[in-house]
Formats: sequence, C-alpha cells, structure tokens
Amino acid sequence: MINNAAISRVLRQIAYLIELEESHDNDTNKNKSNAVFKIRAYRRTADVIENLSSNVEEIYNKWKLKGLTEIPSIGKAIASKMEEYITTGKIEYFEELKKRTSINVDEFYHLEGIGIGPRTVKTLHERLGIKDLSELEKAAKEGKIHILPGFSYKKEESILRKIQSFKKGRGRYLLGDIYPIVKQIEVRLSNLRGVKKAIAVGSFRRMKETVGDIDYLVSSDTPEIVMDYFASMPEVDEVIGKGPSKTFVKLNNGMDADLLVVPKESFGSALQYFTGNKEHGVALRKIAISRGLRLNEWGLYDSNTDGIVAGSKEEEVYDILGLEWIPPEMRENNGEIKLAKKERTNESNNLKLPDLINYNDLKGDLQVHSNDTDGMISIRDIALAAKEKFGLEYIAITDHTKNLALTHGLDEAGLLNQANKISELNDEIKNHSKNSNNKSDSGSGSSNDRFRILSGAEVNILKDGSLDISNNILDKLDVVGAAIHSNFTQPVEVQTDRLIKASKNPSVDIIFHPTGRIINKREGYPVKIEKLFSVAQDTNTILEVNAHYNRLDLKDEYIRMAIQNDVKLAINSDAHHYVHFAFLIFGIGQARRGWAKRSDILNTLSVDKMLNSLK
Ligand code: DGT
Ligand code: CA
Ligand code: CA
Ligand code: ZN
Repeated sequence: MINNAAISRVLRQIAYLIELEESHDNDTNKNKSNAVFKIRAYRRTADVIENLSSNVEEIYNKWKLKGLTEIPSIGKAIASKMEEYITTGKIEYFEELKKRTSINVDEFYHLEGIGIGPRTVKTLHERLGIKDLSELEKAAKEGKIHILPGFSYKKEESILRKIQSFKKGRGRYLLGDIYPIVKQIEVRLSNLRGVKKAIAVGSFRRMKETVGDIDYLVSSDTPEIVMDYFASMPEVDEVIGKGPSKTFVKLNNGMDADLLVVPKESFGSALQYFTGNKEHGVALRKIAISRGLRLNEWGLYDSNTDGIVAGSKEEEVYDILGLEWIPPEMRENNGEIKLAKKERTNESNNLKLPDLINYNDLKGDLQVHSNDTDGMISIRDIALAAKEKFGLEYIAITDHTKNLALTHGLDEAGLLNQANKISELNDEIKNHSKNSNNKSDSGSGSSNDRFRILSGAEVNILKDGSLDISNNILDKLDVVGAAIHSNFTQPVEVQTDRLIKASKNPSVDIIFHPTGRIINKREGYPVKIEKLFSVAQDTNTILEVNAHYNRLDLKDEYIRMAIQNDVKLAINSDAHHYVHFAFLIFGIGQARRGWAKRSDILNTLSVDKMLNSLK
C-alpha cells in the first residue's frame, strides 16, 4: 500500500523542480504566472494529502480517478498524476523534471522550509556547480558564497548555520507530530490478547521535544502474538529485525519503532531500562553495584545469590536502590538522582525531588487567538470548547496587533472593540450558567462551572524595544503579552535590550515565546537569557512556556534556570483553533523536564488569584 506521505513527498518535489526551472529570466510573464499557479496547486495538494485521514490508494482502488478529484482542493491534472503514481509507481513528468537538472532535489527540497529556497540553490548551482547538500556546506565553509553578487558574509553564515541545524535535526521527529500515532499503536498493543501492559517508553515517555525512534514495552507471556501483530501493522513499511523478545520495524512515516516483550516479573525493570536516558540508567546500575546488586532490563538481582529482588514494579527498583521514584521527564542524569536519595546526608539535607506540576493542573490559557485576526474560529467558539472539551476555567484572547500586517493585526480601536465584545460574552456566559444551574437544581452557581474570557493582546516588540500599541490602551486589557516578531538578526545586546525594555514596561504582563526558536527549523534570536531572567524577576514579568510543539519556548534547560531565578512562568497553547488546546500537554511536559512545580506556573491559579498576581 502506497502511503500518503510518499505521494505528498513526490508532489512537493515536483513543485520544487518547477520552481527551479521557473526562475529563468527570459520567460514571458504568462509562462511565469502559469508556473506560479502550478507550484501552488502541487503544494496545496501535498498539504491536503498529508493531513488526510484516509489512504489515497484505498480511495483510488474504490472510486478511481473520480474519487481522487473529489478530495477537497485537488484538481483533475494533479489527480491524474497521482493515478499514474499509484498504478505505475512513478510519474513520467517528475522523471523528466529530474532529468533536466543535476541538482539533488531529494535533499534540497527540505531546505525550503528553513529559508534556503530554489532560487538560491539555482544561483549557487549556476555559479559554483553545487549539486547537493554536502557541496553546499563545503562552499559555505570555504567562503565561496559571500563573494557572489547578491550574497554577503551574513548570508553565507546563515546558510551554514541552517545546514548544520538541519543536519542535527534530521531523523528526529517533533514529539507533537508523532504523538497521535504513537498513542494509537500503544492502545492497539494494550488491547491484544494476552497483553497485560503496553507503553511507549524511551525519549517519548520522557516527553523530550524530539524523538529519534519510538520504543514500545509490552508485558505478556505470549510474545509471539505481540510481535507478529507489531510486524504486520498497517503502518509498517519494513521489518528490520525479529528476535525471541524484540522486533524492529520501520514505519511509513520514516520512523523506526522498537518493541520489547517481557514477562510481568520483569516489566518494572524493563520499564526503567527502556525509558532511559542511557546516562540515568548507567548511574542506577552503578548504585546497584555499590549495594551488592546487579540491575538490567530483566530485573534487580542479588550479586551473591543471583536471586531476583525486584523487577515487576518500577517503583520497587528505585526503592531498593534507596531512591524515591523519579518522574520520567527528569531522568537525564542532571542531578535528579542526588535529589531522589532517601538517605539524608548533611549535604543533601534540604534537597528533595520537586513536586512537579501535573498534567491536569492548568486552569487557564493565557495565549489564545481568534478569527478577529489570524485564528480560525470565533472567540465564542474557542471559549466554549476550552470550557466544555478541555475543562479550562479561563482563557485570554491575545490576538496579534497592528504591526504584524500579515495577520491583519488589531489597532487600538480594534482592541477596545474586542474587549467590549468579550465583556458582553462574559455576561452572556454568566447568565447562561445561572439559568442552567436553576434548571438542573445542581446547587448555587458554584464557581466551578463559571468560565471567564479575558481580554488581551499579543503586542509586537519593535526594533527599539517599544511596543506597537500605547500603554493607555493596554492598561484597559486584562492580560498583555509581548513578543518579538521582526528583526530577528539583531546582535545579542540589541535583542536582549528589546526584551528587557518590554519587561520593564508596566503594561506588559508576559513575554511570549521568549527566544523565538522553531524546533529543527530556526535557532531563535540570540538572547542573554540570565539577564532577561533577572529583569523578569525584578519587574514581576512572566515568561511563557509556549506549548506549541514546534516552539516549546522557553525550553527545558531555560525553564530550570528561570525557576532557580524565581521567575514566574505561564504555560500557554498559542491556540489558533480549539484543537490546539491539546498541545498544552507538551508545554507541561517541557515544564516538568525543567523541574517546574505547580507553584512556578501562574496559570495553575484560579482566575482571580492569577489576575491579582500580575503586575
Ligand atoms: P531517542 O530515541 O534518540 O530519542 O532516545 P531514547 O532515549 O529513546 O534512546 P534509544 O531509543 O536509543 O533507547 C531507549 C532507551 O534504552 C534509552 O533511553 C536507554 C536504553 N538504552 C539504550 N541503549 C542503552 C545502552 O547501551 N545502555 C543502557 N544502560 N541503556 C540503553
Ligand atoms: Ca527512542
Ligand atoms: Ca530505540
Ligand atoms: Zn498568530
């Protein structure tokens, strides 16, 4: 079965190759606009197919070409290319396009997403004969690029940085991208006959922002059943290996998946082993040895008698090693083991494992967008869903402001208008819950089922650190977030000063996505982070942990530093649709990786307490 990802990859490469060809200067305008139209159509189709819940080949098998053209926004021309691919395994047009260039499209089309587009690649090919990624990297390193017309030192440096971060990220998947499929497989494994427990472990269980491969641990006395199922799942492209208790496969999204099946007596020790990370595991083994024990995935054994002392429960393994159970998100061998020691020495007297924020501790969300700007749904709809589907008690509507033209940002009047609309909506909600309480006679309008929409904004921090909305307007809003959306390439002092000036602004409550990074795509602007922490602490400015899985900004390491500096944090979804509230777990996971307690996170407070603690 051809998977959707494979088809969409081919379509994207076609778009890329057309764009490469299109940059001929002697083309007529008519040819050009034709090409632009085609490029867009291929990209749009690739997007649609990638996000389709049903398999394109299945659709084709049932309904033929007509079925393909009925998929939203897929035209007849591209549909017949897809038909060709499904029936013959290739597309003649694609083969021709590839023949006409010696550029390695398979490598270069990835770079478009990080800002090295076909135009740049074409120029570098014509001038320097660059054909693939390693040649491009070499040319940048040797300083051959900045001397070309239209390039500069800065551009050359940025190309090199981008290639390096691309190479680092290659083969690692964003936690949020793979989360749904990993959980689906976990549930299916759990439901198999003879399976007592099934869990996704490794870096996934540790909620690491990127995952290299996915590891499943299953407890069962009939490993063959589990391994046979695992090897024949519809997502499996290739079975790489199969042993008595282990199976390795490649999934059709490109990711490797490992499975280990153990009897229930070994489940706890295997869980400990396979959750990692490796250094944490190695440190535990050393502790075991120092206590006359031996630890491996099958159990914790007495070195003298070889008798098993623990293995079925993970807590027991930690306990017999003299340790409190350590949450998976903390298992990085970064000092957590010392805190977990039960035996108190003078040195460790006051040290304890932090009581981490829990996955159900958030009461509100302080960065939410509506369709007044670039959000996808109305304030009313996103608020209702926040309450009904996600159990939140409040959200702040923080739409973009005027300087971000791309998003049709709100100006002063627009913001005030929206704030009025929000207060009307709140009255409506109050009456609604009063009425429904009377009807159902379920008590006296407890604050539990009240919901509050807060007015707010995501204002732009301009190049000099000032904001694009005046303070007297901002002071009329409940929650003000400020963020850098422009001038990313200023020197570190300038960027830090911009953030500091914004933090010192009495109207700014929160700095949104403080470092501007996009995981695997963009490093973020340079910031002297400790300086920002110290000013944030002084000025009672909250720093955001943006929960969108491609940002997770602040990252774990910075969260831990922020907390040490007594900086308050907020975990926000940055939702542009209510489905995005589901991303909050990634923010909480990142916060737990940064050792955050409930009390470190502002939006674990009820709405009144939260508002009272803003500056
Ligand atoms: P990843 O896949 O790169 O995101 O990171 P992990 O942590 O999932 O690493 P992976 O898949 O290579 O292995 C899963 C766990 O198995 C790892 O976290 C710890 C354990 N493990 C793997 N290799 C070793 C090893 O050589 N020694 C020890 N003690 N543990 C290992
Ligand atoms: Ca792994
Ligand atoms: Ca693995
Ligand atoms: Zn937005």
